Amino acid sequence: MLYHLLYPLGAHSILFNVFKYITFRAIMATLTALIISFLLGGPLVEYLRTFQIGQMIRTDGPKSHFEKSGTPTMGGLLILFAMTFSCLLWTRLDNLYFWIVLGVTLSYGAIGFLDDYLKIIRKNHKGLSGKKKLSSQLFIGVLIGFVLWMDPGFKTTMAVPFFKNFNPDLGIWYIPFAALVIAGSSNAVNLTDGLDGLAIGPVMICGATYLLFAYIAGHLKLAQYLQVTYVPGAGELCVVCGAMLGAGMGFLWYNAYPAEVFMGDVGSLALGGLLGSVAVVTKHEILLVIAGGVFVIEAVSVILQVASFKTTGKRIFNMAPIHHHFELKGWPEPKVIVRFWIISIVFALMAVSTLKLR
Ligand code: 57M
Repeated sequence: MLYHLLYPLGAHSILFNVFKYITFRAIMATLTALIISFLLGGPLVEYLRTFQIGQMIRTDGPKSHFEKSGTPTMGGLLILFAMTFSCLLWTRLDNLYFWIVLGVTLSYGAIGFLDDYLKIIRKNHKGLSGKKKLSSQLFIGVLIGFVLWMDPGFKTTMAVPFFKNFNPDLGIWYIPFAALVIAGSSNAVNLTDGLDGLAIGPVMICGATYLLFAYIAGHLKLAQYLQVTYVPGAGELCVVCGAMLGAGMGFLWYNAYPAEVFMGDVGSLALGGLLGSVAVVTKHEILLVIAGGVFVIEAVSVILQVASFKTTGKRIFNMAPIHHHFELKGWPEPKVIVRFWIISIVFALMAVSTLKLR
């Protein structure tokens, strides 16, 4: 909004020209969201505590989690509010890709909200059924895929990491492909969100990586130089990623071990959807498997565990998702969390290195 209000004043004073720059607006969006989530975090935790909006803990999980019962949840609302407010302030509101990513984030957040709400009023860990959750996520994903497919400025090619000249055109199949990337990313982040700060750390690291990709993809000369698909307008997603980073940092202040609040599905589904949609719009879809490697490991651990248990009756891990396996092996929770953050940084560096390793 500030871009539209203040940049035109550049004709009177060159000071206002600064609102043109994506880098400036991304930094301001980060700081704005950080301040909002940091300031509102404390009162929100108090409010959630007062109204007993707390987490129901499964009795079949690691014993160390029993004492977390009643920890306020739905802290994702804080992330979504801080991020949306900051985005509305600092992005260009005439950018289609901004609305696409915000639309996915908020609608996935709404699905998560309903899930959290049902868990709280039913006072158990059964919220929305898996089928309902997944089908609504896929429906939104298909809708987004369709809008992108209709957009004349958007290519339906798929970028393959390490291959600069292999960009198969998926045509209409880009629609289900986009839906799978977005819904898959959302669910993988949701599975990761099982220890204090375990999800938000890698989400921020992956978001920072995509901030860079958004800048490159939206910059004609850089995109040509690095031979990535140029997506006019995608640069604006730097501001969105910045706002997410700021909101995430403010949330982590309260979610750091021992957590005062959990993000809930309202946070995890929304943030995963955000990463998936940014990956789609910046045309770095498959690279999300590398940049979000921690989420992939978590999801694969669940798939392997369930498959093995169903077919052989035996478990591969002590418990899935894999963070529970390490907890049960006796690693203290903060050790698992920080080690997963380190792995996430390594994955992010690997993802960035694909810009040159082709
Ligand atoms: C949600 N939710 C956390 C919190 C958070 C198919 C199956 C593997 C699904 C999986 C599952 O349901 N995963 C998704 C994971 C829950 O956290 C809430 O949920 C939100 C995110 N959706 O924001 O509101 C618990 O996680 C802990 N937590 C923290 N700190 C945080 O900052 O400590 C969360 C955030 C919280 C808290 O304890 O209550 C969750 O884990 O439920 N299911 C599982 O993960 C279960 N695994 C399982 O059943 N494995 C079997 C299967 C695969 C064969 C096995 O290995 O044998 C485990 N979940 C739990 N206990 N809690 C089982 C044991």
